[in-house]
This record gives sequence, C-alpha cells and structure tokens, in this order.
Amino acid sequence: NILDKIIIDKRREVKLKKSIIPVSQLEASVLFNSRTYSMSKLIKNSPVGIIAEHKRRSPSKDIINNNHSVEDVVIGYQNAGVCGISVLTDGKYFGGSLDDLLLAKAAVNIPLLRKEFIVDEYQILEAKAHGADVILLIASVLTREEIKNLSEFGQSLCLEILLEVHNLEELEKSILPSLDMIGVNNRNLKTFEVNLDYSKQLASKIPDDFVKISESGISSVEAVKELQKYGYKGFLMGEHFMKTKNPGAATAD
Ligand code: IGP
Repeated sequence: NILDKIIIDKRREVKLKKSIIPVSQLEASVLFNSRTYSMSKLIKNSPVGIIAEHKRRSPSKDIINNNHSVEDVVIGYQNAGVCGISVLTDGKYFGGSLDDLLLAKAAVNIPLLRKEFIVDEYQILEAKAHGADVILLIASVLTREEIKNLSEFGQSLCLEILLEVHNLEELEKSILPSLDMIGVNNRNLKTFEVNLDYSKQLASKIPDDFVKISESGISSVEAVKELQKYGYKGFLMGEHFMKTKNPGAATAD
C-alpha cells in the first residue's frame, strides 16, 4: 500500500538529509525557545475550529490546485478567520516542501502545522527551524514507544502535538500525556476510502483531556455541525478549499 511506500521513502530521505546537514548543524539553526502559537487553545476557545490545509496534490486525487502561491492561500485562510493552517511539506506525493512552511510563516501570524510523515526527531527539528507550531504524528506508522519519544521531543521544543488515528487500536496504543490534540482521519491512508463515521465511532473513546479534531473528507457546514455533536472542536479541511478558484474566500463561507 501507498503508506508503506511513503514511509520507506521518508526514512531514506531523512538518512540522506542527515548526511548533508548533520543534526548538530540543524540544531544550530533552531531557536529553541522561539515563540509558538497554541493551536489547541485557539481551537478550544473557538465556536468552529477550522484548520485549513495547503495541499497542491495528493496520491488519491492527483492535482488539486497548482495555480496559487502559498502566500496567497495562507493569507486568504488567515483573513477568513481559521484557527490554524496545515502545510504539507512532503514533496514526492503531495508536491509540498519545507520552503512552503517557511513562506507561510513569513506571511501569517496564526498557528502552523507541519503536515508530514514524521519518523525521526530530525524532521521535528526541521519543523521547528521552519516555523511550525504543531507537528503531526501518525499512529499507524509509529509504535507507542516512538509516539512517546517523538511527542516528548516535540514538546521539549515548545511544539504542540497532533496525534492522528484511524481506528480504536491505534487510539488505545497512543494515549499519552505528551499529546495536545487527537485527530481522527476519516480517510484510510491505505485504501483512500473516506467516511465521516470513523470520527463518529471513535469520538467517545477519546479522553476529554485532548482537543478532538476530525480530519479529511469534510466539505459542508452540515458535516461540521454533525461532528460537533460528537464533541469535535477542530476540523482539518484541505481539498474542499484548495479545489476552488480562491481557497481563502471559500473558507470564509
Ligand atoms: C485534509 P481533505 O480531505 O480535506 O483534503 O483532508 C487532511 O485531513 C489530509 O490531507 C490528511 C493527510 C494526513 C495528508 C490527513 N492526514 C496525513 C497527509 C498525511
């Protein structure tokens, strides 16, 4: 399946990067206590916590939007009043880059999530060095031990952690105090099947200490309202905005 392929590529990518820019050098470019924005607090205090995503393409949909500059998209999102922005930094499968994250950081002053397949602390240092406030950890590709180590490392850099799950087994193995938000991905990353029922089914199993996020396949106000009934405070939406002519304006609706 595609996810296994992505992870193999990621491990290779990190290894290569480490041989070019060693950890010590990357560490030197990180401002360890630089200011971060709390996405979880903004979402908790918002009536509708939208996290809008910058996504050019995806393995399931191919090209979604290739016409806009990152700056235009993220400024549009910020003007629309979203609680945070997710920036895809994977190049091969999603057409993103760490430069996109840096450009977003320079353009807006709301929380940014590095949307990446994180398998190594190195990528967390990169996230910090490029202006991220939040990192994503995907439970299906990490062991409990890895989730613990990576999330604690992220928090030590003042980053918040969004942990993504897709089923009960992943959720149960992942519950740790070092997480800030738990997201249920409505898309199965192995088959690309999308169903909001995944969020509905898992909602009651997520402890209340974590801000609940529903991710993927959300495209209407009705869907958001329905998911709110299950306790979801945050909604990660990409394609619905990106496929329009003006992603920021679509978000304002
Ligand atoms: C956004 P959508 O269906 O609104 O474009 O989904 C986001 O949830 C999705 O891009 C995503 C994702 C991921 C991408 C969720 N988890 C992990 C890459 C890796």
